[in-house]
Amino acid sequence: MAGAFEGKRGLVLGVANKRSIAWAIAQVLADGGAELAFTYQGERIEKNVRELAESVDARLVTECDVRSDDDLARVFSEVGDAFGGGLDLLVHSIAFAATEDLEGRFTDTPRDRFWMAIDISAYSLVACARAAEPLMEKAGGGSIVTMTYLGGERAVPHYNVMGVAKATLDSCVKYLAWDLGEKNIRVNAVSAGPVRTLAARSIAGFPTMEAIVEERAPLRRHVDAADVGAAAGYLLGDGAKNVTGTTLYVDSGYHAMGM
Ligand code: 0WD
Repeated sequence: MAGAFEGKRGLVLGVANKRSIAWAIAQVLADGGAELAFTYQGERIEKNVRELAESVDARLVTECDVRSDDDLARVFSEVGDAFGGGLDLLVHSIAFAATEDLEGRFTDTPRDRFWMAIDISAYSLVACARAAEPLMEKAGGGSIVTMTYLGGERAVPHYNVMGVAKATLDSCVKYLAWDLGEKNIRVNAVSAGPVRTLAARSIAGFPTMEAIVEERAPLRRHVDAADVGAAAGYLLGDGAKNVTGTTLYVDSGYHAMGM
């Protein structure tokens, strides 16, 4: 992909460590020549993210908790300053649900943790898209990619409230695509099969999910973060200039199966 993102400016949210899907996407963008900005959530992972960002000569590394409107306003103002007022690419690779809600029954999810999962995992895309809109408009358009999972369309044991959050996210992708399309801003999702990351470890049935994909997906193998990075690179790139409001599955074909 050398040169595919030359002159493009991208903001990446959701790198926690080198195994993060967001990092695989960032590498594709950096390899293609994009200038990047990164956010991290909390001091716990700041060092990781700064080191990774440094390895791709990032323009900006800044803290962002997507639950905070103040953080989001500050981050997008810093991004505007770092990139001369424009932004071409936005990677949203963030999700969170309480560990206890990824173990027991979905039926038992309490109200506060239900809304928290939706706030962090779905509403944050809306808030980011709104803040990115003026910067992308100034750039003549833009491309936004988020990360989803089949558990938002079908009931996947243990995925629980995160599935409900992904269903919300999937719908947000379509409504944002409609609103922002007239400004040449595209909004798409990649639906990944199970990838071994920090977030995946908190899902109680994760090893089972992986084993089932290997047994029943048409390609009979699991996917890795680099596969997801390549698909996101396509959606973020000019080759997808007439693709918006859609979901690209990187799951060895698992979503096509009924059994
Ligand atoms: O199998 C998988 N790993 C799949 C992941 C399959 C299909 C989809 N996805 C999705 C996830 O649901 C998520 O939306 O991909 C996205 C990225 O997930 P990941 O790369 O698997 O996970 P990870 O490396 O943990 O990055 C997610 C990060 C958080 O990491 P931790 O593990 O520390 O919670 O999202 C960030 C945080 O860095 N994050 C937040 N960022 C800002 N504000 C917040 C927050 N409130 N909460 C979590």
